[in-house]
Amino acid sequence: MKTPERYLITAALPYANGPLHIGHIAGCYLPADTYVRYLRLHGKDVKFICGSDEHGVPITIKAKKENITPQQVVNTYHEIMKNAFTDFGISFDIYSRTSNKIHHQTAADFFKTLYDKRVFSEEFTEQYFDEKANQFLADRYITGTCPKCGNPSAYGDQCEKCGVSLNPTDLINPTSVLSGEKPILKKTKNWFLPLNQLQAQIEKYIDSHKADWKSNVYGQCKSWLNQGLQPRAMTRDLDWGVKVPLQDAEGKVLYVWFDAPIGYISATKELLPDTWEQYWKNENTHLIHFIGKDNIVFHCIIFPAMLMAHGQYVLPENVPANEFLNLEGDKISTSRNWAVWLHEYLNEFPNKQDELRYVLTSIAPETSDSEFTWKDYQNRVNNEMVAVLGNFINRIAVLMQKYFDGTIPGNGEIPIHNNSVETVIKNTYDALAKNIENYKFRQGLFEVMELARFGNKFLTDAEPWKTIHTDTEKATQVLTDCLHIIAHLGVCLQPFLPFTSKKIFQQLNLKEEYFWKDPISIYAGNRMNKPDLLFQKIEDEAIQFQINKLQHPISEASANIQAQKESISYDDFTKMDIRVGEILTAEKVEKADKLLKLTIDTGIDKRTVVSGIAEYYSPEKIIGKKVSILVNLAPRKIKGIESCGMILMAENSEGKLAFVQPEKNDFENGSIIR
Ligand code: B3M
Ligand code: ZN
Repeated sequence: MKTPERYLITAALPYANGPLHIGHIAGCYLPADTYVRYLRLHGKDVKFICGSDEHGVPITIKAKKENITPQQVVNTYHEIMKNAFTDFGISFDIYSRTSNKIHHQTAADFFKTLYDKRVFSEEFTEQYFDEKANQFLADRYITGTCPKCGNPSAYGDQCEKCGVSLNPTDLINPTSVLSGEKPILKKTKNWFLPLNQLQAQIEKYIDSHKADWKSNVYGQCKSWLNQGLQPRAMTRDLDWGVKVPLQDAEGKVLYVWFDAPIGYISATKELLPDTWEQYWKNENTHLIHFIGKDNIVFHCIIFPAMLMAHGQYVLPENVPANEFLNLEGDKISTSRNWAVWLHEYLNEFPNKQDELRYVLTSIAPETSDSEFTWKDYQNRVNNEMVAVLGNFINRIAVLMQKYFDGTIPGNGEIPIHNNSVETVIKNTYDALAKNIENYKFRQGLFEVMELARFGNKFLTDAEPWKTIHTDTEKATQVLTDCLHIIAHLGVCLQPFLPFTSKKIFQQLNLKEEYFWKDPISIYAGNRMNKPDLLFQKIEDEAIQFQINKLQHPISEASANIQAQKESISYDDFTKMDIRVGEILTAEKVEKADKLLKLTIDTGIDKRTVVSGIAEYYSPEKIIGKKVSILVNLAPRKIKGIESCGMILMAENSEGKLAFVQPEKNDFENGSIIR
């Protein structure tokens, strides 16, 4: 029996070591979301899967730099990314994370299956080892002089000055980033995926997609294959990641590119605990990975090789990777802060998700790198969204109010009267389908805008405002034909501009979502809602502000500021009883460099609080100081002393501490802080 068709659509799991920028969005998440919304519009069974990639060396490096744990790093960015995706209307069915238990379990099981099938080869290699830190060094943990250009701070995997790819042993004068010492070479065992042995099988798979994969993707795969695939280590000597589930693998984790794509599987499991296998292990699944071009080899060669070696799983049917988006004439760069951050955009341009969706789809780097400029953003919003789409819809809304008080005239269901209107609507659907199904979202959106352009011209040519009193029937037909166009614009825009699509239907007083080619009935007597502009012009000042911001990036210190935490309710906040207090006594705590034992007059009582401020304040200097104290914190034993409350401190990005005090000195102890 043929099982029903299913779509499993994934978008690359972004690394949780920094926020999302428009390059990520244009390259991967927006096309994926558009495609998924298009499938849903067709009533397809589709699941849209994503989550944070929380492993890998860059996360451990960031944690070291900021003196926090890797888990703290990923917690911060997981929240920021998750919220930004939601606010931007990226409609994942699940946004999971690879530090979840279910993922660790799934990835470890997958590895164990391959191990038990004797897929891996065990190999000993010589790796740099830091004797002082007592650990093996990932490539990024080693710096030295570039053998090609002499740059003294090249990394073990690459010189960022001349761009050459390196092995750690290529570096002259290698130094450990951890201790500053010269590392030694030490033997270590790791498990390798013998891609060389799988070459023929992979070649066959790639060749079978010559016709349906994008040429940039197919081309990159072929060039890898032509160079001959090499075995690749699937485990690493590192302490952050999924532990290798073997006895003799102490201190080793799965290679991040082994566990990350399994994240798609574990997230599906989390979403559909009972039916996930129907999506992953059934040939009627269309598995499609949306990614950026730097991830092609992992999704088209390594992950399929893993799936083949495992057996049972379906293989990716398509991997429609995009190229890169540049920004104002330069590559987007996180370290140089040359980026438009999604969460900042959403703050600075409230309710303008669709404006960015529109522009990023219009300039998407589908076949080659493309470029975002703020001026172009402004032009496209003002000259296309406002002047074409918004204007057409508004003109009709205003005319309908003016002549009919917003109520559709006539009797019963109102058909389309003009044949060309009928034809253009039908052609729009056809062109849209053809383009989206071939991952040509730019052209797809353009076709929808052509329908709006047609509507404007149709209205201008017919001039119903001239004939409304002389040939009322004809003029009315033009207006109701335009209502049909608007309703179909609403449907066709659903995948691209979901917020706008909703507003269009609200304005027409229709239900808010339709399926593809659903008949949309326009009935006499239906009262439209008052016209409301769909889009506003973007002013020069707003654009100039963004350009200035790019050219004067915020300082490194403020770049280290931690992200806002999850929101809490007012009730959560009022649970905290914070008072003004005064330090009566202070002394060092024995065998604890950071702690002071304080007696605080809280106005309510005099009590003991242990506080971690000894590195910044000496006891004698703080007697008599006013402080803020959380008085209803449950007592805790710290170094054997019962501490009843907590002194509030401000901590800057360098970890320095300062008391939080009322600005006026005469506030009595016990005053409430809220
Ligand atoms: N985290 C790389 C990236 O964000 C990587 C993708 C994983 S997809 C399984 O570009
Ligand atoms: Zn170099």
